[in-house]
Amino acid sequence: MDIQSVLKGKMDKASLQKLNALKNQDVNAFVARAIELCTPDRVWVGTDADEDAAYCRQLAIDNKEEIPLPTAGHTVHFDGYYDQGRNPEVTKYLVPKGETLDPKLKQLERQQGLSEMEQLQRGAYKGRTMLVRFFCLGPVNSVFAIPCLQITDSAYVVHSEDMLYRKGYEEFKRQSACGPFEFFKFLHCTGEVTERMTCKDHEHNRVYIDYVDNAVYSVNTQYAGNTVGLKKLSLRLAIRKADREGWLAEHMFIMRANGPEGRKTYLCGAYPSACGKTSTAMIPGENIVGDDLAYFRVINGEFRTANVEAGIFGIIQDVTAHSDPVIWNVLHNEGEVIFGNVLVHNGRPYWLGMGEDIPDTGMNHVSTTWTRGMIGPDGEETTPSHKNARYTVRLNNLDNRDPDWDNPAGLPVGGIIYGGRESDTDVPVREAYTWEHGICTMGAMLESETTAATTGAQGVRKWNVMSNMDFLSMSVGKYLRNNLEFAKHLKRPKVFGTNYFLRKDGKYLNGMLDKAVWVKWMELRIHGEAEALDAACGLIPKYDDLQRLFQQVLSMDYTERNYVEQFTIRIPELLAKLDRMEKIYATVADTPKVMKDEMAAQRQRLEALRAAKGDHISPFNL
Ligand code: SPV
Ligand code: MN
Repeated sequence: MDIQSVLKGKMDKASLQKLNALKNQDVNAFVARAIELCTPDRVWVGTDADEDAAYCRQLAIDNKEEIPLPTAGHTVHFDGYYDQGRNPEVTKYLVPKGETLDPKLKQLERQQGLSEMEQLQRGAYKGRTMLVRFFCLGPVNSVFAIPCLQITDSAYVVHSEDMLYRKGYEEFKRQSACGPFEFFKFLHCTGEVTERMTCKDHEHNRVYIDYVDNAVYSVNTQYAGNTVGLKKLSLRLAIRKADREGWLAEHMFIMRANGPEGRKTYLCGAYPSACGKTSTAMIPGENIVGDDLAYFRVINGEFRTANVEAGIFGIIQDVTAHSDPVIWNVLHNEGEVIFGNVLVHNGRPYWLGMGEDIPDTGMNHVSTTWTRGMIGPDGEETTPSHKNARYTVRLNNLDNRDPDWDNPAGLPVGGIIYGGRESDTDVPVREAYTWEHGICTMGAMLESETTAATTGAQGVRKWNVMSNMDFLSMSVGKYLRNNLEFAKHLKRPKVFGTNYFLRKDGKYLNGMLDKAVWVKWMELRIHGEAEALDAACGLIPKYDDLQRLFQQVLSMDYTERNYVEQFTIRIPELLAKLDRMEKIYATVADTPKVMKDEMAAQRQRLEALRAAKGDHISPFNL
C-alpha cells in the first residue's frame, strides 16, 4: 500500500496538508489502513483550531446526530433503544496466541478478533465522511499527556471529544518532532443507522481492545461510553501503560476541598455508578477538577494527580436545582451543552428526578412521538428519559471549577476516597489506619448494592475493585499490587471510605448534602486538625466535631441520636462483608499477601470488639 496515494485519494489539499504537517508515519499508516478498510467517500482532518471544532459540531447537527434546542448552544442526541450504556458483554481484550489474561476479563484470540472486527468495519464508511481528530489525555505538554488519534464517522463523537478533552494536534506535532512515540488509536464505525441516525445493528455491537497495538475498535454503537475513545476505551489501555511505566490510571474524580484559612486540599474519589461520585465532586462550596478519570504520578517526590478530561459526561437523573445548583444552572442557560437520551417537550429537556412535573409526551430515545406508558421494542414500559440519560459540558463552563484544574504538573493529593452503596454495613465516613489498610479494606472491598428501582431484587451487592472492575486490563491481583506499591517510599495520601446510603426501616439515614460535612472532616483529618475514634474497621469522627461541622457547613443541628444511628459499628454486617470478600479473593489467583493479611487483621479486630462490647456498638461506647 502506498500510504500517500491512499491519503491523497480521499482528502482535499487542506486535510492532506494538516495530516502531513505532523510528519508522523505511524499516524499516516493508521489513517491509510482505516481508509482502505472502511472506504469513506472522503476524509476530513481536524486540528486544534476553533473553526475545526465548530465544523464538527455543525456537522453533527447537519447530519441529524444532534438536534438543536431553542436555548443557544444546546443540542440533544439520542442513542438507539438498545444502545443506552456501555456493553460489557461485547467489550473484549484481543489476546495474542500463547498469552492469557485473568479469567475474570472478557477476551478473545487476537487474530480471530481482528478478523471479525475487519468484517464489520469493511465498507462501513461508504457514503460517509471519515473524521480524523487529535486529542490529548491529561494536560498537554506535560508528563501526564497521552496523545490520541480518533477516527470516526460520527460527528457527535468528535463533538463530544471537543468538549470533554484537551486538543491534541499540536501535542502530536510537538512529540513527533522528537521521533516515534506512543499514542492511543481509536477507530469507531457507527454502522447502519435508522432514520433517526441511531444504530440499527445492535446484534453486531463490538468493542475490541487491541492492547498490543494501543488501539481500540468499536462498531455498531454510538453511546459515548463505547465510542468516545478517550473515555473508557482509553482507560483500559492506560491501565496497562501505567503498569509498564510505574504510575496509576484510576476511575476517580478529583476535587479541591477548601479548608480553614484558604487551605486547598485535593481529594480523589472512586465510586461505582449511582454511589454519589459526580455530586461529591460538585459539592457546593468546594471546587471540581474532574469527575471521572484521574492519573497518579510521582513528581519530584510528591504524589500528584491530573484530570484526564476537560469536561463532564454526567448522569442527569436526579439533578435538581437544590441538589446540584451549578450543573442545574449550566443546563438552563445559554452555552454549549449536549443532552443525551432525555425527553424533549416543546424544545425543553426533561429528565427523571429533576424535581418538576414531566410532560406525558415528547421526543425521547424511544420515539419522536413518545407518550406516557408507551411499550418499548423489548415489551417493557418505557420511561420519559432513560435512567442513564446524560449531559455533556465543558469544565470551563462551570463556575466552581478549580482554576488550577489544567496544571501540567498535576495537583498534590491529600486524600483518596472509596465510596460504596450499602444499606446496613459501613458507617458514612471512616479513615483507614494505613495506605495498605485503605487500599485493601476500602478500595479492594468496594461494593455497591443494586436498588429496588433497577433490579427488583434489592440489596444484591456487587463487588467492584476501586470502581475499576469494568476497565481492568490485567489481573485483579496485579492491579492491587500496583496500587499497594505505588509511591511506596513517599508520604502517601490518607485513605477514606464513604457510604451515603445507610438505611433504617427503608429510610435513608443521611441527607443528600451530608457528604459536604464528611468532606470537611476528611480535610481536617488530612491536616491533623480533628480527632478520631478507633472503630476496628478504621477511624471514625467524634460527635463534637460533627456537631460543629454540621452547624458550620449546613447550618443544621446534628443530634446525638443521628450520630448513634449513623455511626453505630455493625459487627455482624462487617464480618459478613469480610466473608463475602474472602470468598471472592479465594478465586483471585494472585491475591497479594498484604490483602489476605489486612482482611485477617480486620476480622481479628472486629471479633475482639464484639467480644468486648457486643454486636452493634454505639460510637459513644467505643
Ligand atoms: C461510567 O459509567 O462510569 C461513566 C459513563 O462514567 S461511561 O462513559 O459510560 O463510562
Ligand atoms: Mn465513569
